[in-house]
Order: sequence, then C-alpha cells, then structure tokens
Amino acid sequence: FIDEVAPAPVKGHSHRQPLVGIIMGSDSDLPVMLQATKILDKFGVPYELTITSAHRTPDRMVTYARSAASRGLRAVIAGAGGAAHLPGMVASETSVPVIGVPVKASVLDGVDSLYSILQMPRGIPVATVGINNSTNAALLAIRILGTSVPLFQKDTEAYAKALEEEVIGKAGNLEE
Ligand code: RP5
Repeated sequence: FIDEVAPAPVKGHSHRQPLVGIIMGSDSDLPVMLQATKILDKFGVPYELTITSAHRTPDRMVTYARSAASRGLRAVIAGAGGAAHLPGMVASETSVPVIGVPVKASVLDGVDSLYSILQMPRGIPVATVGINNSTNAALLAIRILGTSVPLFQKDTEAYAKALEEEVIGKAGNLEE
C-alpha cells in the first residue's frame, strides 16, 4: 500500500512518502511533539515534521493544510500551546483528519490549550488528546491508517497486547 501511494523518495525523515504530517506552532513545542515521532518510528510509519504557526505564519499554514490531501497525508498531528488555534485552523483547510495536541506552554498549565483545541465549534472536527500527549496522537493516527492498511491494525493490536503483558508482569512481580 505504501509503495502504491508513495513511489517517490522524499527528503526529510523517511525515504518513503509521508502518511502523517506532524506540525507545531513553535520550536518550543518540539520536545512534546518528538514523542509522536518515536511512536511513528517504532511502527515504521513515514511522516514529515515541520513548524507552522496559525498566527505567525498564516500563509504557510494554509498552504500546508490545502496541500495535505494531495500530498498523500492520511492524518495530521498538530501541536500548539496557549490560544491553540493551529489544529482547528488546519482542519478548516483540509479534509484530512486532524489530531490536536494541547501543549503545556503558558501560565495556565496547558488547560488553555486543551480547551482551545477541544472546544471546536460544530462542523469542523478536531480529535483531541491529553495535554502534552503526542504519544496518543501518533497511536490514533496509526489507528486511522489501520482502517485501510491491515498491517497497521495488526501492529496496533500487538502494541496493546505488549502493554497488557507489561501490566500483568508487574502485577506478578508484586504478588511474588
Ligand atoms: C504557540 O505559542 C506555540 O504552539 C507554542 O506552544 C506557544 C509559545 O510559543 P513560543 O513563544 O515559545 O514561540 O503558538
């Protein structure tokens, strides 16, 4: 499937065409958003990573969002802090599913980002994960890919199984 949609090598983090786009409003969001890349690397999902801000680089953001579908992206993970309008703005300019990551970036401890992303008005959906939880954003993106790529569905099931075994192992250690 990946080869079908991505015949050409792409400059950046993968030799294959990105299926997931990771964007963030500022380089200060990078430490949080790198957690998503770790998961995508683990699952072998090709992705791209860049900075684009809804209020500082609005033209760049619109160009990115409008080209997302035609460039083959199947999901966009958008992290932002404060008045975090990046995920909602991107979602308004693309039909590709957008997953918002509220970044803890201000004196309000990330609750401002959370509510900004979570409270999208009717009509333009943004899936929202927990504050700073770009790990879950990546896992959700992989589940979205899994609806059309059985390999990603299988890998998601294996990942959940490994989590289950980890907890059972820890419980066993306590009970010994
Ligand atoms: C948002 O403002 C960014 O997503 C970041 O979380 C926050 C602070 O940005 P910087 O002032 O650190 O560049 O746009």
